[in-house]
Amino acid sequence: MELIKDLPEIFEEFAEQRKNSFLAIKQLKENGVPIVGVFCTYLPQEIPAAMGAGVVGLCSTSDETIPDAEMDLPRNLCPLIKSSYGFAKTDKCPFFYFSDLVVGETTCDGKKKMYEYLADFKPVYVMELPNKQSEDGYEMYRREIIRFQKVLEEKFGVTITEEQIRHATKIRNQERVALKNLYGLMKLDPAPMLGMDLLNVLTGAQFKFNKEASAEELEAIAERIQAEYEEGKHLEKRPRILVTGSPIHGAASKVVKAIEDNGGVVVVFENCGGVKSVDELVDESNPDIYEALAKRYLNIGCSCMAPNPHRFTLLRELIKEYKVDAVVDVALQACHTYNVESIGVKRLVTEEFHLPFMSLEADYSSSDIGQLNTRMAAFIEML
Ligand code: BJ8
Repeated sequence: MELIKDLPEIFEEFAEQRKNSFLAIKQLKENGVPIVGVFCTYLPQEIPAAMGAGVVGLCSTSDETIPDAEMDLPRNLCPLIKSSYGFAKTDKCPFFYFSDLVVGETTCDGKKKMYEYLADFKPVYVMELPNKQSEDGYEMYRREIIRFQKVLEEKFGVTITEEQIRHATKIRNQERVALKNLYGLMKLDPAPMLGMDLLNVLTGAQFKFNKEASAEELEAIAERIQAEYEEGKHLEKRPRILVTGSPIHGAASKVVKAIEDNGGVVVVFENCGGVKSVDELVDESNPDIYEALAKRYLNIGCSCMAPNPHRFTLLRELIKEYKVDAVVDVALQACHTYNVESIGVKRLVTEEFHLPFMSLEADYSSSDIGQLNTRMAAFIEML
């Protein structure tokens, strides 16, 4: 039977979590908990978490503040960067408002430059991220993580111990395992749920501040979905799509909606917020915890890395494990790194796997939804 249906209530709660966490962050702030605002998956969250800080993803996925940003920044710039800046400039992001420190990384050029201006509104620290996953790169990022720890210690007048970092690592790993178990259910064929429902939960989980509780809740959701699947509650068979590329939550999720409104199901998100940011655990057995963190984080297969082999290794695994029928590569508008890398993804998908492939460039507006639907309908029809 087709299930678009009575998903467990907790599902709804996760999907609403971003909104609900406006209040939670205010509460944390009132209780004197330091708040660290972040933009990118390369941030080693275990370090601020070790000192008990609330770590929160800053608003960057809506077009609401883009006109304000365009007064200062070029129009032909990635919407994620304009949105981030616009929210800071207009002070419309509660998470930014409550942040004591905003942390960025030297990822793409547009973001790097934007962080310079962000410092007009908040204290900003930019981590030096190597662009190569080599031994030198790991060593450099290890040093940078230690430098970041010192920045936090000085700013907040605390000492962060290795034991605290190890504890935070264990908790984050538990959450990663729970997330993997949940999205791993999409390996089932037919799929148990829509990709959009999964995406909402994955996004909501990023706004759960109590990570221990979050891991337990995610496990409970996964068990429930599995049990319902065994009772026959799942989608009908649909073409199974892998989505890859720039971050896809928020306004960019219009692509996911277009895929699913036209009969497909997104069974796996390789993007940040999906598998890319969760897949690898931090090696807790490594006697050097900084090295373990540096390796785990620098291994993230973002197109800012040159070359970027880990994205392609992950894509190969996911295409096989999730029995994918086609791949849709989404680059945000004017995102040079994902746009340039698209030809490599196309070659992998069409030449190695002989699967249909679509690449598209998306912004945050709703003006192209009609066109998107037409393209997607034709693409899915052909599968
Ligand atoms: S680790 S994907 S969260 S950088 S889409 S702003 S790259 S021009 S968002 Fe990202 Fe970290 Fe990478 Fe993930 Fe620049 Fe491209 Fe815009 Fe991007």
